[in-house]
Amino acid sequence: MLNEAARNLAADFPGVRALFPFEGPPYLPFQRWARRAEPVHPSPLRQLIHPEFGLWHAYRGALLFREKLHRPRPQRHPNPCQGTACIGYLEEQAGNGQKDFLGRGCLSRRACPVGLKYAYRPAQAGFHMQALLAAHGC
Ligand code: B12
Repeated sequence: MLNEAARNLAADFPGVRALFPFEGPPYLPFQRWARRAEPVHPSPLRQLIHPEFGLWHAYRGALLFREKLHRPRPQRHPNPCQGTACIGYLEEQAGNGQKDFLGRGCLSRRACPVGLKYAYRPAQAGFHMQALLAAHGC
C-alpha cells in the first residue's frame, strides 16, 4: 500500500520517480543515500544506527527528482556505537544488581545461530563482561 502511495505520488509530478529498496539485484544504495540524508552511522551489525531510533528504522522508498534539491545538511551526531551507550547500559544493569545480565554477554553476539554450542557459559561470559566494564573504568 505504501509502495502504491509512493508510485501515485511520483506519477502526480512530472520527472519524479519512485524507487524501492527491494528492487534488484543489483540493489540501489539506500544505506549510502541514508547516510547523506540522516544522522545515521554504520553499526557493527551492518544496519545503520540512528541517534534516536537506534537500529529500529528502515527505508521504505525514495523519490528521485530530475532537479537537484537544496536541502539543509543533516545535523551531525556522534556514532552511538563508538560512544558510551553500550558501556553505560551494561554499567546501569550491573549497578541494579543484574549480575545474570553480565553472564549472558552481548545479546547481539548470541543472536547468531552459527557455532552456538561454543558460546561462552555464564561464568566465562561474566568474566569477559566484567573485564570490559573494568577497561572502561566502571
Ligand atoms: C540484500 C539485503 C539483505 C540480505 C543481505 C545479503 C548479503 N549478504 O548482503 C539479507 C536478506 C540477509 C538481509 C538481512 C537483513 N536486512 Co537487509 N537488505 C538487503 C538490501 C535489499 C540490499 C543490500 C545491498 O546489497 N545494497 C547494495 C549496496 C551497494 O548498497 P549500499 O547502500 O551502498 O551499501 C552500503 C551497505 O551495504 C554498507 N555495508 C556494506 N558492507 C558493510 C559491512 C559493515 C560492517 C557495515 C557497518 C556496513 C556495510 O556500506 C555500503 C556503502 O554505504 C537492502 C536494501 C537496499 N537497497 O540497500 C536491505 C537493508 C540493508 N536491510 C535491512 C534490514 C533491516 C535487514 C534485517 C535486519 C532484516 C531482518 N528483519 O532480519 C537483516 C539484517 C541482517 C544484517 N545483520 O545485516 C535494512 C537496513 C536498515 C538500516 N537501519 O540500515 C535495509 C536498508 C532495507 C530497508 N528497507 O530499510 N538484507
